[in-house]
Amino acid sequence: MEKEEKEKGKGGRRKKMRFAIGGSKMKLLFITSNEHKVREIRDLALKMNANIEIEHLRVAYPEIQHEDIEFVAESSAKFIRKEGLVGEEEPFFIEDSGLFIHALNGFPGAFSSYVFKKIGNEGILKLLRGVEDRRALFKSVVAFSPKGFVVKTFVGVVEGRIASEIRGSAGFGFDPIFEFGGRTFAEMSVAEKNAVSHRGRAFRKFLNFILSSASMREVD
Ligand code: ITT
Repeated sequence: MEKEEKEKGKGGRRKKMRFAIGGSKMKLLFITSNEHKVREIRDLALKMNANIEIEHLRVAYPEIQHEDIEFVAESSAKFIRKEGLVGEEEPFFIEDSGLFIHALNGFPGAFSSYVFKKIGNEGILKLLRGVEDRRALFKSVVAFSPKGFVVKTFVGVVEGRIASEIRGSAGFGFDPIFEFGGRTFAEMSVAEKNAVSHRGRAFRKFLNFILSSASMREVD
């Protein structure tokens, strides 16, 4: 598999050849500081039989503070390019996610990472003590940059509720308090969580895009 190559078309016009499929695995670079995300995404790629290898790269970059996680993800991807943290022609993706709690007007949302570090699951349960409306959703945005400053985003959402207590020991972050279908994400295996989760939904869209680009082969 070649990441990208240029080839001369019949009329001498240069055509871009993207993601030409060969026998070997396609490598996709995933930039994140979160090992759990890598584990989930590797499992997803494997389950989709996509012949894609997820290469993990840990590079530090500042995350802008903004309510819209799609905007955050896109800006971060552009920043990574601008600073030359990956090669100019090297395709990569990042993923930004957040927990949005209905009764708290969508808090912590884009600030989930900070809030989790500050108050954890116990803090969220305290904020919701006595609150009947437990509706919440997780949102995930995959931002893929094939090259240069081009960025394409893929969004996944899962609606659930905040449990009344911490349950389960798998997963990470808010998994032990996020309930879907009667179980928390921390009571599910990686595969069970991926089947319904925000990240699973966003990543399947992303992989389908990659695979269809590969099968089309020629892109103008
Ligand atoms: P990056 O380096 O990829 O940014 P991160 O952990 O900082 O890793 P985010 O900025 O996307 O990730 O922060 C999202 C936070 O929301 C994350 O730290 C968790 O606390 C929480 N979160 C996101 N997805 C989750 C999931 O699937 N299960 C539980 N908590 C999740």
